[in-house]
Amino acid sequence: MKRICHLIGAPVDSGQRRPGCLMGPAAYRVAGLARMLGDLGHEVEDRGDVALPVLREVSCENPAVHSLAETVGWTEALSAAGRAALAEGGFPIFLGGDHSLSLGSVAGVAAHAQGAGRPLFLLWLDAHTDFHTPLTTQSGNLHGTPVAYIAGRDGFAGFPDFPAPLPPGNICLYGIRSVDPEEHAALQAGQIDIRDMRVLDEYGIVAPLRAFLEEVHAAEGMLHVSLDVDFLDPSIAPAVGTTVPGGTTFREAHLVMELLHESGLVTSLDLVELNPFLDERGRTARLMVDLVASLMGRKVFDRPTRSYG
Ligand code: 6HN
Ligand code: MN
Ligand code: MN
Ligand code: MN
Repeated sequence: MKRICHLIGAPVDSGQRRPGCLMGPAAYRVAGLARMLGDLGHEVEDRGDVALPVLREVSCENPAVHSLAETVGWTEALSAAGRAALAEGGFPIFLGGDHSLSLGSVAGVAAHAQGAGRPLFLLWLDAHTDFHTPLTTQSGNLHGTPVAYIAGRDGFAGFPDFPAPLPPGNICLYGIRSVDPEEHAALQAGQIDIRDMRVLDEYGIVAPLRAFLEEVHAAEGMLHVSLDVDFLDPSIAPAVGTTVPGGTTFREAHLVMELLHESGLVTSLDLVELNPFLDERGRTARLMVDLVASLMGRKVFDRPTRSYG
C-alpha cells in the first residue's frame, strides 16, 4: 500500500540528561530515510523540524523532575503536528528525539482517532516500560513516562489532558527487560500486555506479536508503533544512552517490522532515543532506517506467505 509519509522532525533532548538526541532527525535524513521511502514507492513530505513554542511556567512536586516546561511545550507542539498529519491523510513518522516526544506524538494520534471514532492501539518496542509518572520517577527523566500518560495515569499536572486514554488491553509493551520498582508495582496491578524478553525467549518473536495484531485487526483499530533504539541489542545499536543487554537481534527486529508491514495495520510511527553522538560511523542510524524499510514494505521476495509447518 502506497503511503504519504510525513516526516516530522522532533529534536527533543529534554527528557533525559545525555545531550545528543536532538541530532536524531538530522541523522535520519543523512542516513537516507526519505530516499529509501521514495524508492519503495511511497510519497514523502519532509515537514522539517517542529519548533519548541514559547514556554509556560509549570511546576512539579517531585524535585527530581527536570526540564518540565520544555517537555510540556514539546508535548503540545508535537501533538498538534501529529494530529494535522493524520487529518491530511498522511502517515506520520516522528524522527526523534528522546522518548518524551511520544507524550506528544501519541496524544496527537489519539485526538485524531477519537475524532474518527476508531480505537487506538499502541505497540511499544523498548527495553523499558516507560510507565513512570512525574511523581514516581527517581531519575527525573521524563522519557520514562509516556506510557503512563497514554494509559491515563494521574500525576501529569501541567500537561494537557491526554485525549481518550488507551484502555490497558490496547497497549502492548514488547521487548521489555528493565523495569523500575514503582513501574513494576503499577504494571503488576494493571492489565497491560507485557511481552517481556522472557516471553519472547520462550515463545519466539512471532506468536506474541501476531496475537496482539489480531486484536487490532478485529477492532478495526489504528496502530501507533513507538520504536526505541534500546529495543535492539546494544551490540548492533550502540547509539543510545540507556543500553540494556539482551535486546533483539538484527533478524528478530527485522521480522517484527516485516510482520507489521504484512499486517497493514500501522498508521503512525515514532523513531526515538537515537543519540548520534554515541554512534559508530552512523551504523545505528542506518540500522533504524533499514528497519523502517522493512516496516514500509521492503522484502527479499514478494510472494504470499505459506505455511512451512
Ligand atoms: N526510555 N526507567 C528508567 C528511568 O529513568 O525512569 C529508564 C527510562 C528509559 C526511558 O526507554 O525511553
Ligand atoms: Mn523508551
Ligand atoms: Mn528504552
Ligand atoms: Mn490485549
